[in-house]
Amino acid sequence: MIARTAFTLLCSISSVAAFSPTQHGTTITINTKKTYQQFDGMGFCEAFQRGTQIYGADGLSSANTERVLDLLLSNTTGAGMTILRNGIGSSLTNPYDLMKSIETVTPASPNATPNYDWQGTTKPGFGLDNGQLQLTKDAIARGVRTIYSDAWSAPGFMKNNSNDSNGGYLCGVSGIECSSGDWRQAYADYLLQYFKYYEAEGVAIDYVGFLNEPDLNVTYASMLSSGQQAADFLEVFSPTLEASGLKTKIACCDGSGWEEERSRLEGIQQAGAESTLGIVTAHGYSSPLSTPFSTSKPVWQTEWADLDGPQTYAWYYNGSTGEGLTWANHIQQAFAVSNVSAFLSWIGAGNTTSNSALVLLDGDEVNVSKRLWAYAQWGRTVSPGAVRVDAHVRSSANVTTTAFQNKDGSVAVQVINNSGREQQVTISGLQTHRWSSDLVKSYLTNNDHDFDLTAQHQWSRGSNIQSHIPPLSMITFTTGS
Ligand SMILES: *C1O[C@H](CO)[C@@H](O)[C@H](O)[C@H]1NC(C)=O
Ligand SMILES: *[C@@H]1O[C@H](CO)[C@@H](O)[C@H](O)[C@H]1NC(C)=O
Ligand SMILES: *[C@@H]1O[C@H](CO)[C@@H](O)[C@H](O)[C@H]1NC(C)=O
Ligand SMILES: *[C@@H]1O[C@H](CO)[C@@H](O)[C@H](O)[C@H]1NC(C)=O
Ligand SMILES: *[C@@H]1O[C@H](CO)[C@@H](O)[C@H](O)[C@H]1NC(C)=O
Ligand SMILES: *[C@@H]1O[C@H](CO)[C@@H](O)[C@H](O)[C@H]1NC(C)=O
Ligand SMILES: *[C@@H]1O[C@H](CO)[C@@H](O)[C@H](O)[C@H]1NC(C)=O
Ligand SMILES: *[C@@H]1O[C@H](CO)[C@@H](O)[C@H](O)[C@H]1NC(C)=O
Ligand SMILES: *[C@@H]1O[C@H](CO)[C@@H](O)[C@H](O)[C@H]1NC(C)=O
Ligand SMILES: *[C@@H]1O[C@H](CO)[C@@H](O)[C@H](O)[C@H]1NC(C)=O
Repeated sequence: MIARTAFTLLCSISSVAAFSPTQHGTTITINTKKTYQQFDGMGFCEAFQRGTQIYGADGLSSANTERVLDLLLSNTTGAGMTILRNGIGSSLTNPYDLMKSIETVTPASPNATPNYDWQGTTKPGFGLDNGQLQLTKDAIARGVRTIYSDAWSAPGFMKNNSNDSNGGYLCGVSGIECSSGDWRQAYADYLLQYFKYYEAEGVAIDYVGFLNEPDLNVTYASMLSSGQQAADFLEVFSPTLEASGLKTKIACCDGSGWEEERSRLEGIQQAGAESTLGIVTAHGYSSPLSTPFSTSKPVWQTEWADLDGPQTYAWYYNGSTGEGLTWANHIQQAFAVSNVSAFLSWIGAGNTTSNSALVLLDGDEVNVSKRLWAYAQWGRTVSPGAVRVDAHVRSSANVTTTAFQNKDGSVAVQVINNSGREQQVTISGLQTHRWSSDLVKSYLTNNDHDFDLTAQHQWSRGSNIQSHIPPLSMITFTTGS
C-alpha cells in the first residue's frame, strides 16, 4: 500500500525547509564523501538443533518451512539476512539440543591419526551436521552470502577438564599443561576437517571461530580462554589454515559481552597475533556495546537477544527489553557508535519459551516478533559491501539515524523517532545518483506496519527529502532506480 499522505517531496527547490526547526523539526544532512566502516550484513544462528525446528521437528509444515525461511532471508518479503552463523559440534551424542562432534573417539595421543566421522553427525530426518548442512544450502539459495562457523568448544579429550562442557581450557595454551600433551595442532586439524566436509558439499565457509563466550563456564559446550591463550592457539591455527589453501578467515573470540571481548582482543594484540584475524567478534549480553575497539579489523556483533523477557511480539509497548523498537535502537547504536560491520541475532526462528527468537514457532504456528522488522530496516536496504556514510542530525527531539551507501551508488537512511510525537524530517545532501529517473522510497515499521512501503516518489538528485515520521516509529528512506 502506498500512502502518499505521509510523504512529500521538495523537488529542486533544494534546501529551503518548508517548516521552522522549532516545530519539532529534524534535519538530517548526509555526506557521502565522509565514510566509515564497511557493512557486511545482518545475520542469525540456528545452532543447538534450533534449525531442525524450521524443518518440522516440532510440527512445522513444509509450507511454513518455506515461509519461515522467507521471513528470515528474503530481500523482498523478509528481513534480508545475508549471514548465517553455524555451531561446530563438540558433543559425544546428539539428543536435542546437543551438537555432535565429527570426532567422538579419543585418539591415543595428540599425534595419533584421528578418527573423523562426518556421517556420525547425521540427525535422522534432518541430515548432516546436526541439521545445519541443509539449512546452510537453503540459506545460500535464498541469498545468504557469508557462512560463519563457530565452535563452542574443542572436543573434551583436548581439554584439561576432559569434557566439552563446563568450561575447561585447551591443553597446550599458556598455563594449561595436560598429561595427554599439547592438543593445539589436533584442534586446528579438526576444524580444518570440518571445513573440508563442507567444501565437499559445495559450501565454502567464510569465517571460523574456535571459541564462544570464552569468559563463561557453563553446563553446555564451553571453553575458557584469555587473549594470550587465544593467541597461543592462533600461532598454530593460522599457519595450518594458510597451508590448506582454503579461503576461510579466522574470527575471535565471541566474548559474551563487549568489554569481555575488548580484553581478549587486547591480549591477542599484546601477543602480536592480531594480524592472524579476519574479524573481531563480540556478543552483547554481559556488557553492552560501547566505544569502538581499537582495531583495523572489521568488528561483528555475532550474538545477542533478550534471553530473560516474556515472549514479546510488540514494536513498542513500554520500552521493555524484547520490543522491536528497543532492538532497532540496539542495532542502530551498534553501527553508529560501536563501529560494527555486521549485527547477528542469536536465534532466527525456533520454539522457545524465552524471547530470543525473531520468529517464534509452536507446532505449525508461526509468530513473528516485530524484532524481525527491526533487522529488515538494514537487511533489506543495505547490501554487503556498502559503507556507512556521515549523517548529521539536528533535532528538537529524539531522532537518531544511520546512513549507508551501496556499491551501486544508492543510499539508505534509517531514521528512528523515539519520541512520542510525530517528527517532521528533512534529509539533505543526497547528491550522488547516476540515474536519470531516481526513486525515493520509504519503508515504515511501527506497531501497525512491518517494513511497509509507505511512499514512493520520483526524485531528482540534489533535492531534499521531506517526510513525517510517526511517533515511536522507524522509517528507512532509500534512493535508487
Ligand atoms: C526515538 O524513540 C526511542 C524510543 O522511545 C528512543 O530510544 C530514541 O532515543 C528516540 N530517538 C529519537 C531521535 O528521538
Ligand atoms: C535480493 O536477493 C536476490 C536473491 O538472492 C539477489 O539476487 C539480489 O541481488 C538481492 N537484491 C538486493 C538488493 O540485495
Ligand atoms: C584446568 O585449568 C584451570 C586453569 O589452570 C584450572 O583452574 C582447572 O582446575 C583445570 N581443570 C582441571 C579439571 O584440572
Ligand atoms: C560432561 O559434562 C556434562 C554436563 O555436566 C555431563 O552430563 C557429562 O556426563 C560429562 N561427560 C563426560 C564424558 O564426562
Ligand atoms: C567450571 O564449572 C564447573 C561446574 O561448576 C566446576 O566444577 C569447574 O571447576 C569450573 N571450571 C573452571 C575452570 O572454573
Ligand atoms: C571502524 O572499523 C574499521 C574497520 O572495519 C576501522 O578501520 C576503523 O578505524 C574503525 N573506526 C573507529 C572509529 O574505530
Ligand atoms: C512492560 O510490560 C510488560 C508486560 O506487561 C511487563 O512485564 C514489564 O514489566 C513492563 N516493563 C516495563 C519496563 O515497564
Ligand atoms: C502465537 O500466537 C497465537 C495467537 O496470538 C497464540 O495463541 C500463541 O500462543 C502464540 N504462540 C507462541 C509460541 O507465542
Ligand atoms: C515448544 O516448546 C515447549 C516448551 O519446551 C514445549 O512444551 C512445546 O511442546 C514445544 N512446541 C512444540 C510444537 O514442540
Ligand atoms: C530519547 O529517548 C530515550 C529513550 O526513550 C530517552 O531515554 C531520552 O531521554 C530521550 N531523549 C530526549 C532528548 O528526548
